[in-house]
Amino acid sequence: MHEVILHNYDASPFAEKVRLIMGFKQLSWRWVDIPRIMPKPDLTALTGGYRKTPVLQIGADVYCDTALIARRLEAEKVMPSLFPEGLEFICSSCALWVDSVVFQHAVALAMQPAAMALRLGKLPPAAQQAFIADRAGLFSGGSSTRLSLAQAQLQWPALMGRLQQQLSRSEGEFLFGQPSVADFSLAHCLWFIKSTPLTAPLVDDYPEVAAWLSRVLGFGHGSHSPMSSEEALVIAHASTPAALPDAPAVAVQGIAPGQQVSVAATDYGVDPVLGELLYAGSEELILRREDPRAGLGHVHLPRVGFRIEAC
Ligand SMILES: N[C@@H](CCC(=O)N[C@@H](CS)C(=O)NCC(=O)O)C(=O)O
Repeated sequence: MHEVILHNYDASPFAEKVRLIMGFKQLSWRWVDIPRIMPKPDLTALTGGYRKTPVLQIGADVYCDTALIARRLEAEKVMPSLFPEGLEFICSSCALWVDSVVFQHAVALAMQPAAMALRLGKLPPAAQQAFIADRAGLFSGGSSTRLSLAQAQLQWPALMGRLQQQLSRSEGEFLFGQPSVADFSLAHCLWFIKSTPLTAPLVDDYPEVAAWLSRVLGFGHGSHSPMSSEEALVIAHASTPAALPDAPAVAVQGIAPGQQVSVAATDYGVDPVLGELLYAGSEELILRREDPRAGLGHVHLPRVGFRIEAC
């Protein structure tokens, strides 16, 4: 059995989503610390170009995007489930909406200039400038534009008011009664907003929301221990990718398995992954690629939010 390895850094909200899922499922895993800004040579040796945080590695299989990572962790340990029976569509659709719309609000609020001054204040000026330049570049070439602070401030009370109302009336302790992937998507956005004293009241002013957030954060992170990025590369190199799903290989967008393709996120962080299309399932695309340091690996990318082109 290969170890579950998460490539991430402490301040990343989407990484916090996955860390909480690890806690919910009581998984034991290894933490590889990655740089917050480009370049990320050890990470991109594994992914083939994808740069966003976090990335999941299991042996020579690499999973990009937390929506797909959640599904892979569900397969790793089925119970407790992130997709409660009969609520699969509602929970995954809510998570998808929260990860884009609510997250855009969280970024605008938690990265407003006064909050950024608190967040980056301890870094030397050159490191602050490098971070700001990196995040500006992250959005180039993608469909996503940044929500303005004014718009986020205008809309935030409506979003929180609806959530507060639902939580105060619904039965059960989580968004859909029992915990689901949607709770972890929403929790990482609110965790980000709570990470500076300036913006924490935007959550704490809603008591039911704050109590729900404490419950979700209470799942913790499971048990983890550090691993170096070099060790993770050695593991990838020494491992054989997992067998492909037991389903017929079908063409996607007219591209047949065996062809060289480029797959990239459509919203932001659109750096493409190049490889041979091996498999297209209803949720994921699997590419085969070789790297001098990572060896032969399979990179798994979701269909939703990604584009594929023949090379
Ligand atoms: N749709 C992606 C979004 C991931 C994302 O936006 N992550 C942020 C950090 S929270 C990121 O990649 N920032 C730039 C970086 O870390 O290089 C997912 O669900 O994994």
